[in-house]
Amino acid sequence: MPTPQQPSLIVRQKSPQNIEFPFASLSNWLIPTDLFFVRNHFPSPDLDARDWRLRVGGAVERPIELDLDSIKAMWSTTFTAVVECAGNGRVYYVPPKEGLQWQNGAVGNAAWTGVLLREILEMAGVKRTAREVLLAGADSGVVDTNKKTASPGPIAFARSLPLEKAIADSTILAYSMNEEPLTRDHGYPLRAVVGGWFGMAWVKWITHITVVEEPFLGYWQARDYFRWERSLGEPRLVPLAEMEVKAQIARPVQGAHLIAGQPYRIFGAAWSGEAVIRQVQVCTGDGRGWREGRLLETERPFAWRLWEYMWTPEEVGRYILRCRAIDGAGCVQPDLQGSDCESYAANWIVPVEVTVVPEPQTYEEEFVI
Ligand SMILES: Nc1nc2c(c(=O)[nH]1)N[C@H]1C(S)=C(S)[C@@H](COP(=O)(O)O)O[C@H]1N2
Ligand SMILES: [Mo]
Repeated sequence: MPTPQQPSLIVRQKSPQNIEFPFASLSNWLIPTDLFFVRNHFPSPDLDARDWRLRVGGAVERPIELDLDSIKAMWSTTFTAVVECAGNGRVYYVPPKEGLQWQNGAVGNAAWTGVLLREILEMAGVKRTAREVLLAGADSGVVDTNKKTASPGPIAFARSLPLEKAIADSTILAYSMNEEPLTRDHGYPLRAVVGGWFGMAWVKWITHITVVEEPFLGYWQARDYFRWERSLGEPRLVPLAEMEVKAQIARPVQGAHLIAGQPYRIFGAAWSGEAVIRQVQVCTGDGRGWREGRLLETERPFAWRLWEYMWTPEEVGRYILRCRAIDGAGCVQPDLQGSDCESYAANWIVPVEVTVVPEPQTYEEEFVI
């Protein structure tokens, strides 16, 4: 018997480090930290909690400075939340799009512990003119800009949240992941956890929080991680925010061989933005249409939902398996790639093609022949 292979992360880029969770190995609701995908735009900073500080300023009554111990001494909360990189699934775009060619593993579900961003903002006293809360990381570098425009020079990774999301119960500053201190890759000592939002909002290695009175139009908001939306006929730049409803098949994998007459457990995960998952449906391409998958575990806001569907293929041949999620807001995962998707939020259905082969002959039967 060959020993089962230990799953390991798939390297998409060495420097800065960008590594993908092997989604086909999905088994537990929580993804262990050492298998959790990493998405870095710059080399990850090596911060020492002894001289690290969180500075809160901008449109506040009293700018404050906090060290890690005083943040850990505050009231804390733990919740499980899924984070999906907005570029997850980019490899499925036709024609191909520039950027890291993530398959379906730039997503993970973990337990996060930290303090409500709201509480930190209350300590500083947000002015009534505040519109957004800008979170900046300690990592920085020079970005590749289109040659036609001037380079902004070195910039930090920074994203803003509208004030309503910044003060929501689903936004925390986390110092712990899966009950361990954050690792360097995942933002030690402090990162944002923004339930329901794509990963770019989950700023790692936070050092500065600035309350702003105008919509922030920084690089990661207006030159990356945005989409075009039409209003009054004119396209308008909108920073990416909420994740889109999506179910992914972990197993079987593309090209798998299944055995006729034997039950097979089709298995995967599903998530959405602010809404919970209501249904996952499966189509096995044997002419019986869409059928209900079974949602596993309990429903938790902002966490993903594992699901399964037992299928016994009767006939040998090739089959196209598809799954789709429907969320509590009534959003249904689309069948096909949209026409205006930039290179993000790839949530259309990705078919998995499998071959059903005859039941293997037993040894005795072969021997008799
Ligand atoms: N400071 C900083 N925060 C960051 C990033 C970054 O490059 N720098 N990448 C963002 C993106 S695009 C994603 S998808 C998530 C990924 O979080 P993870 O690496 O812990 O999985 O972190 C976000 N936070
Ligand atoms: Mo991302």
